[in-house]
Amino acid sequence: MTLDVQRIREDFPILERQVYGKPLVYLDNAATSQKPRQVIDALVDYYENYNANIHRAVHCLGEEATAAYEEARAKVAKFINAPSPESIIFTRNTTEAINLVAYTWGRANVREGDEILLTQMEHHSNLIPWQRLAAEKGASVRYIELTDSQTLALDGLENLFDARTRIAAMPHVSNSLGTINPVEKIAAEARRNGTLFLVDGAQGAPHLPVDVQAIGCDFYAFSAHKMLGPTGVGVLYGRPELLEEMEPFLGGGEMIRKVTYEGATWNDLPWKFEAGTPNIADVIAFGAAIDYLDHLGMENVREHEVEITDYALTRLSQLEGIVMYGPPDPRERGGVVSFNFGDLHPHDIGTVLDHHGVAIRAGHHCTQPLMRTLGVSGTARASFYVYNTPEEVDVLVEALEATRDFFKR
Ligand code: 7TS
Repeated sequence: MTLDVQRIREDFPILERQVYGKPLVYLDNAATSQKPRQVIDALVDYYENYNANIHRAVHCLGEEATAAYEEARAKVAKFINAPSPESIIFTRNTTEAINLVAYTWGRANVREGDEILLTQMEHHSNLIPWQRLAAEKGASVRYIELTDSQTLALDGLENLFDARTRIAAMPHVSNSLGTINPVEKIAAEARRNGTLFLVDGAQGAPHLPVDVQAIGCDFYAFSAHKMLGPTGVGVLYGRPELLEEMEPFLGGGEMIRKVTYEGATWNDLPWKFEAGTPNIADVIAFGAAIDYLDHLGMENVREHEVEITDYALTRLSQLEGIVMYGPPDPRERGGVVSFNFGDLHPHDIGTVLDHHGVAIRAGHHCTQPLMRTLGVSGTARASFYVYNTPEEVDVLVEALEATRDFFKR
């Protein structure tokens, strides 16, 4: 294995726990990842040693907290090769980052008759904000369709956009299928057409080396909690020229420069988009998560995921009656394996697996339209991260066999 997984596992206290008397096998990483001791320690260190509000205090604690918060921003910028820390805006999660763009850029720029281009594999977070915007403006939403192996049907890439397509938005990696989308190629086409391009990177940034400048996207959104960081922190990367032009999202403290009874002017980037006291502790601990991933190396994180996904696809395909979704080549997909097994309901699979200590997700994965396209009510989904082992895949397979036998009786 590329990563020293046994060594990595020692950093994750939760992996020592048992569920129903069985060792925990955590395979629900696409929903949220577990946290290493280094991240938990960063939270405790902040609260025990320098808890203070930021960007306003003249005292020592406030200065230390401000420095740590802004240092985390710089780490995030470097992690995705953003041109500057100012192009990194902290939000609550991916969902809020996408809503920010839909509400600010979208409301100012999308007009009646315009088109928003999405795909058939959207998470609801990259669907609802655009549907609402389209309804408000009298714009339309078009969806790129899927091939038989659930990749995007991009044969007519040069004809994908037309003059009315104002923005295209899509996942870097599908959370339900695992499919990795060719965002670089699509970004180039969008640019040629004068269409903005937003990447929903919720399943990209945690699992692949990401370079937003090489991708050539205008926006890239992701969540700390899916990449070893705490809940409550999301990131919106935006091309600085665009962010400069955009109106603020929320109004209040921090995002202003000068306020009178008559009106206000806005703070510089990135603070223009960070109204109110931000999630200081969790942003700082997110910095520790980035350090952890940097230390592992994202190329190695990716390689480990290819190895374990490859193994999972091979083992699972040996089960009679299994149907798997997404491209068969592990290099074309992230560490997500969605499947149905015989006529078992995904929720029944999830419940029985839980009693074997195996945590997976079952259901529509917040992609209801996609499930309709696949013709299923839902799937069972195992999703991997840096601490998962081939032995855990074996436990999953054995537990699935036991599930089948359980329902046969
Ligand atoms: N986009 C994608 C592709 C996602 O997978 C998710 C979360 C989101 C957006 C939203 O992220 P949030 O942090 O704002 O909630 N996906 C999942 C999942 O697959 N299971 O639980 C959450």
